[in-house]
Amino acid sequence: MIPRALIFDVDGTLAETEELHRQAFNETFAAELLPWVWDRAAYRRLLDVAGGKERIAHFLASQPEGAERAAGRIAELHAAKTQRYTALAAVGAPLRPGVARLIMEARQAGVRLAIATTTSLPNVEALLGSAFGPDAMALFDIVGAGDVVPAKKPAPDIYCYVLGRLGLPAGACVAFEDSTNGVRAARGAGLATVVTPGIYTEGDDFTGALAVLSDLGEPDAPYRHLAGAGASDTMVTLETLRRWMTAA
Ligand code: XBP
Ligand code: MG
Repeated sequence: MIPRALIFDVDGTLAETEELHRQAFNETFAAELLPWVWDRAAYRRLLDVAGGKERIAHFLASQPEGAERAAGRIAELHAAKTQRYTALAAVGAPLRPGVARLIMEARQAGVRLAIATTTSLPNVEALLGSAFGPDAMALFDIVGAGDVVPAKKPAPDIYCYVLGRLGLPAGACVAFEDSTNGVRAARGAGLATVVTPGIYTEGDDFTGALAVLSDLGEPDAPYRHLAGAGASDTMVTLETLRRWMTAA
């Protein structure tokens, strides 16, 4: 049976957006005259903490001289960062290979679509709007984003929330993720999970993934198979997902 719903993570999965997030964080710190710059190496470590507010709080805890200056301003800093990020994302972050193709195939086949992300809802709207136009959000039956659940990834909360709103069992759906936190969250909700590692998550631990692939593949640009199902396929389609889930 083909999946009844595809549930997509956003950052790193739909598009390589974390460099835009990092730019928005750094521009906000600079505008607020805070002496912090998150370089790529630091940001890769900070991405272990899902959620921008939680990430700032985690960083502050390691900056004794800065903690008291900004601790009470995390929500304000994050709101300013989100404003900067949405402007960057609205200009456009290209969707990763195969994402638009699979979303359109699902729509045409009547397979439901959902989003399960740690990022803030305005960020999702800006990214999807730039990718699919003004009616982008209508493509998705359910959008679970940010603070809509108490615990962020790797907790399964956001995936449980989306499954509950879809009214579907986990076994009838597939999740698409890019990170260890994401795989753990999706697997914690009982979902088969296809992983396409991003620039910040290559080589991370994807234990429990149904398949680990360089991307979702295009007819003229096959994916590179990294682990799990799909070694003899070239792109993710509803048919390959049906076969992989049946064989799992
Ligand atoms: C990735 C995250 C988010 C973004 C930043 O979300 O962990 O925190 O890095 O966005 P996902 P916010 O991979 O689940 O899409 O600052 O809005 O949290
Ligand atoms: Mg992600």
